[in-house]
Amino acid sequence: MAEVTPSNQDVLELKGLHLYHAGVSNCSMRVRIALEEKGLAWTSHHLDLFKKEHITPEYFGINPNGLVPTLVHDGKVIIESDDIIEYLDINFPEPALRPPEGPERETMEVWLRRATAIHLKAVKTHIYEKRVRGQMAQSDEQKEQYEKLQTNESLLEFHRKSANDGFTQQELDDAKATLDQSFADLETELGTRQWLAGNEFSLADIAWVPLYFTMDVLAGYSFDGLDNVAAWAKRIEARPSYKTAILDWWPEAMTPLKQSNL
Ligand SMILES: N[C@@H](CCC(=O)N[C@@H](CS)C(=O)NCC(=O)O)C(=O)O
Repeated sequence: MAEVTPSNQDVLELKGLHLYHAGVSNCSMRVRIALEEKGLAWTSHHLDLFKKEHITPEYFGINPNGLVPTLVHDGKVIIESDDIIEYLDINFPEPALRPPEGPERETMEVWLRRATAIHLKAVKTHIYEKRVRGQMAQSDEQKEQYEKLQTNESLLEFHRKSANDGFTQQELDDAKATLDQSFADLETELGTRQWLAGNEFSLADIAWVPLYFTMDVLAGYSFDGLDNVAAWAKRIEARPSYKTAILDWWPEAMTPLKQSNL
């Protein structure tokens, strides 16, 4: 569980559930979906990633990586989207979003961790190359501020590449290959059952739907031929949380690279 001790002591006073998040962020979507599925009341602290509202000493004092999402629950600070949604299911067990202990729980864990394990090298690299580098590049002033606040070497390297020369062709090819393999595996898995971990919607589906959505709408990724994935996405679309956790927070200015298949 990624619980951190914040240097920004203000958050210790917060009561209830507070989420620091961004509309456009796939990692934030996971947490909003889990909150909505459980019908939990939460307070929004929205950070506009385009305006770099997350690159401040105040926010780095809450999340030491300067990333969204961050959940604050009665002063306890949890980071990392997979850990946050698991934390929510442990602390607010109804309705359950994890299968009981057993093979389905293990399958759920594998898909949950895999979604976040591919984030930086595949998901973020692909999206930044396709969409963000042009629209969301850091200004010189923001770059300077980022270099002062960020201590995570992988993130520093990622943002230097994104802001300067870009990713190498090898890095881009590797990112695309990881995504292709992941969605091909998703297609196979969904050929045998309705939801990723079995017959019930779970944290595994919550971890992957934001990747489907942002790859489709933001990066123009082609899901042609992935019929089981498309049918699963339709089932997701029918859930009220799809609207309240994804569509309602999607920035109007963020026009799709191509129309969503959903
Ligand atoms: N492993 C983290 C990744 C979080 C992450 O990279 N968040 C992105 C949005 S999806 C972000 O904050 N980007 C802003 C930046 O890199 O400066 C998680 O799963 O929560």
